Amino acid sequence: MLYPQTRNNQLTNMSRGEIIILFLSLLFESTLTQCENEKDCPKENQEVFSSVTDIPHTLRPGVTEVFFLDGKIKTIPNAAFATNPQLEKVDFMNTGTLSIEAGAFEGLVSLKDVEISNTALTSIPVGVFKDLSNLEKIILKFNKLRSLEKGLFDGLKKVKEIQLHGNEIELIQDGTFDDLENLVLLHLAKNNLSAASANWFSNLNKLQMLRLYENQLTAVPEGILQNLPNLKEIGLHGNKIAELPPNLFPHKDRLLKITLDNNLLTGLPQDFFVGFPQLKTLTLQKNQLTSLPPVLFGEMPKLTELSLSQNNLSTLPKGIFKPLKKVKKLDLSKNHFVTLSAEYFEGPEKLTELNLLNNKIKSLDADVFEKLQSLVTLKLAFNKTQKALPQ
Ligand SMILES: *[C@@H]1O[C@H](CO)[C@@H](O)[C@H](O)[C@H]1NC(C)=O
Ligand SMILES: *[C@@H]1O[C@H](CO)[C@@H](O)[C@H](O)[C@H]1NC(C)=O
Ligand SMILES: CC(=O)N[C@H]1CO[C@H](CO)[C@@H](O)[C@@H]1O
Repeated sequence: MLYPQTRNNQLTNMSRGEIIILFLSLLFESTLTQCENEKDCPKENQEVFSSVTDIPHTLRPGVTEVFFLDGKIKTIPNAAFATNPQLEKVDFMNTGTLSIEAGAFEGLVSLKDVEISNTALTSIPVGVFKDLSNLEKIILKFNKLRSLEKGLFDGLKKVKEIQLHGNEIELIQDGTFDDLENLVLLHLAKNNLSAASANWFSNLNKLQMLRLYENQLTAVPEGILQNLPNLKEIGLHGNKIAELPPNLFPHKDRLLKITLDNNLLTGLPQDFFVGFPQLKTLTLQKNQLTSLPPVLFGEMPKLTELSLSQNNLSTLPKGIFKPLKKVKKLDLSKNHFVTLSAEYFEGPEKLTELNLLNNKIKSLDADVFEKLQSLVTLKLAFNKTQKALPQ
């Protein structure tokens, strides 16, 4: 740290540019360099315990947020915070925790935020969040949780966000989420779910983001999104879904993002993507789509890119992309096309880039891309003709 005297002396010998840089770095030093992480420079109301083995009974006066980092707190025992009912935030990160007793957070009536992440915890007892009626955010990511039992989240009417990704959850009991009437985000990605129940989310009227990606789901039951009129994002990529029910999306008005890539889809229901006025992101690549229904898409004024890459398409219905008036980039690479018809490309008037790399295209009619008035980039190389030639 420079003392004012030294700093003045230095300033006189510096150019204007150097002075500006010095001031900027002094200005940002504390906010950027040292405090990338809130735990690196605790505020007045925060206390950080690194590498401790026990939870202290006495905290600095005025502390409302405690962070435990690293170390070995094997068990979070009953009444661990009984002497500190003022706490609003309690975080355990990478603390080697293996168990939590059901009364661990007893008495924390002001608690808004709780996090236990990066531990080997395999279960969370029902009752651990009991009476924490002011809780707004629960983060339990990257542990080794196996199941979620009904009752765990009971009474938590103010909770807006639950993060449970990166666990090994195989089982979620029906009714587990039923009291969470204000939940906005539910993150269940990167778990071991192989089946989903149609009732899991039936009380989550306020839910906007539902992340189920990178699980082992083989199907999605009809009705699972039935009572979610506010849904903006549904993440289903990286599962093993082979088929989707025709009425999966009863509420389409607010949906911005649907991810279905990296599944085992061989087909899609007729009209499946009709009626999504806000949809900006739709991913379908890396499936096994062998054909598409005659009508699949409706007008999606916000959709500018569509990838059907790495599927098994060898033909397309006439005018399939016609409603996609705003799509600029269309990726059909790594499919099984042997030839193409001009009929496929009727309609997407804004299309500037079409990717057909890595198909099996042998011949094309001269007029095949005639309807694509805005086309600028056409990628066609690496077709099978080249490989077939030597034989
Ligand atoms: C969950 O899945 C991962 C990866 O697929 C696997 O390594 C792990 O053993 C599974 N856990 C359980 C409890 O089955
Ligand atoms: C899709 O094509 C791959 C090879 O590219 C093949 O292994 C797979 O069985 C095909 N799937 C279907 C449903 O045709
Ligand atoms: C139809 C088509 O695009 N054929 C191309 C396949 O690849 C060879 C070699 O790159 C081209 O010469 C063909 O025009």
